[in-house]
Amino acid sequence: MGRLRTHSRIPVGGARCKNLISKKLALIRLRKEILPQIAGKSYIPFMVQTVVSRSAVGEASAARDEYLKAYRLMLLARVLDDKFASLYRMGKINGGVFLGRGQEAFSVAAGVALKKGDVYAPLIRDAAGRIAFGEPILDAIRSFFGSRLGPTRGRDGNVHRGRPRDGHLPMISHLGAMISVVNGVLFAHRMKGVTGTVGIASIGDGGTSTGAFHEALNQAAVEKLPLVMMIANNEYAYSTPTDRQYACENLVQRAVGYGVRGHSLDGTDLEECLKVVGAAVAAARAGNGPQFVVARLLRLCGHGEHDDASYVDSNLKSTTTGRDCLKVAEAHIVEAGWGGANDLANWRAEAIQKVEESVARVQRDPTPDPYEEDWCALSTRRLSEGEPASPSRP
Ligand SMILES: Cc1ncc(C[n+]2csc(CCOP(=O)(O)OP(=O)(O)O)c2C)c(N)n1
Ligand SMILES: [Mg+2]
Repeated sequence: MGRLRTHSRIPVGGARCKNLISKKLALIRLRKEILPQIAGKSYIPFMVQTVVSRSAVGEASAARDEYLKAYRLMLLARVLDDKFASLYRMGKINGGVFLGRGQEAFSVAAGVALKKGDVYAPLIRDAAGRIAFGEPILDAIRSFFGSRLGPTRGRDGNVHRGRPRDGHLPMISHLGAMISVVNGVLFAHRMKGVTGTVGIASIGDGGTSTGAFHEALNQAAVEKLPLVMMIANNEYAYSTPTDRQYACENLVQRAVGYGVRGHSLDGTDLEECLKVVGAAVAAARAGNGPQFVVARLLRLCGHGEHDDASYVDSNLKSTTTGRDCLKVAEAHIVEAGWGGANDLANWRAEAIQKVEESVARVQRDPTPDPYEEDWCALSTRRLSEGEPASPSRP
């Protein structure tokens, strides 16, 4: 341990003492003469104001940085989705293509709020959330192209991929089924004594009508699991409008019935998404049990790219719910003075370059070789834990 320094050890007189005296005199002059002149006020309020505004400036710049980071992640997801749509139309993708256009702000907020060690069960419209939680875009591209180097080694064509080790649960298509899987992981954390983790399960308005959804949410509520249930109410389940889906006024009312906290938000407003989803995740992390977050938004595409969505009520498109969250975010950035037209164009160009380079790279990937692969429909530890590909072993 170091020795404590006492006043008696400070030399009296000499250069050090003169220095201290002149510093003190300078400070007195600063307080009494200079600061009042600058501020036009007495020095005390001026000093107080400086401290407060410094922390306010810090908070504002942290909020700006988070917003811009989230915007660029949702932009990357949109550019990637647009690329998949065009590849699908060119006949270069076998199987379905499902996009998240219009849902990026809500989705990205999930990925931004999660931390290492958390768990995320995304759905088909969650490209933005996946990227924000750390999934490389190569995983998505390799899945769509059926690459042997992809997360499922070419066994799945689109969205059923994941990285379980990193908390990205591979989704299965059965609506509502992934919520109990998230509960299971959260139970496992509890039993292992892992604390402070959160699980997000994503679902659509249609998925909230399944038995699996009700059972899992009830279980999470009774067990006070740190589950955040994110519901993207995009007005349709395939072609079924919400008035044929539920009879309550707003889906958030269901939270009361489960005894969980409900949050409702405008899913086209990135700022609100970051704030409300961030608060819900923080509440679950702090031990306040499951949180139920419902976003109002519109699916700005078909159910899949095979669907022209001609059944969507065109009046909806001119409402707040029908806004494009990406355009709303861009207007906000310009209005707040965080970037101009040039910045927006540069960020888009960077996203396009990243997507184009990644697609070109995957197009050179090896495809599964039916003469070498030992095809196996069952998951193995090697597959689920993402060990390096070996074509000859299942
Ligand atoms: C249990 C179950 N029933 C039906 C389906 C078929 N299905 C797949 S997506 C979908 C519509 C989902 O609508 P919603 O939950 O609102 O999500 P959105 O597609 O609007 O994002 C349906 C009915 C399914 N996958 N699982
Ligand atoms: Mg829906």
